[in-house]
Amino acid sequence: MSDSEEDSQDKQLKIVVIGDGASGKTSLATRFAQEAFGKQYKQTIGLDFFLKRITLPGNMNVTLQVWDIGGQSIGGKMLDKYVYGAQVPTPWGLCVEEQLTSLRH
Ligand SMILES: Nc1nc2c(ncn2[C@@H]2O[C@H](COP(=O)(O)OP(=O)(O)O)[C@@H](O)[C@H]2O)c(=O)[nH]1
Ligand SMILES: [Mg+2]
Repeated sequence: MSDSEEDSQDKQLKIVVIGDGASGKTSLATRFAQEAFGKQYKQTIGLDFFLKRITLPGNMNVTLQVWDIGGQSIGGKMLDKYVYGAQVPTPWGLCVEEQLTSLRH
């Protein structure tokens, strides 16, 4: 079986990372998908996109799409379109109250 055939059998999961600017969304996504961490801050304009293939117990392959949304998109018209179809919308800073406050507005 070729790689592309194997890929087509992967279950795809969409994860959307949402939160204020400079709260660490891109760092989290980069660390997760590329196992890298950058100390320099570079604002995400619009959207960044990462893919990571993982194997779950039972040899089930899953391709995770991580959508890293620029902080300025919160409250913007595109947000609902970005979040559409996500299995895992992650309000980044779930445990950080001020981030949740921003998301509520
Ligand atoms: N010390 C520390 N710095 C972090 C952490 N996460 C992100 N940063 C830094 O915070 C800044 C903003 O991070 P970034 O991921 O670009 O934020 P984003 O705007 O939410 O995507 C960058 O300079 C990162 O290096 C963390 O867990 N610890
Ligand atoms: Mg960013």
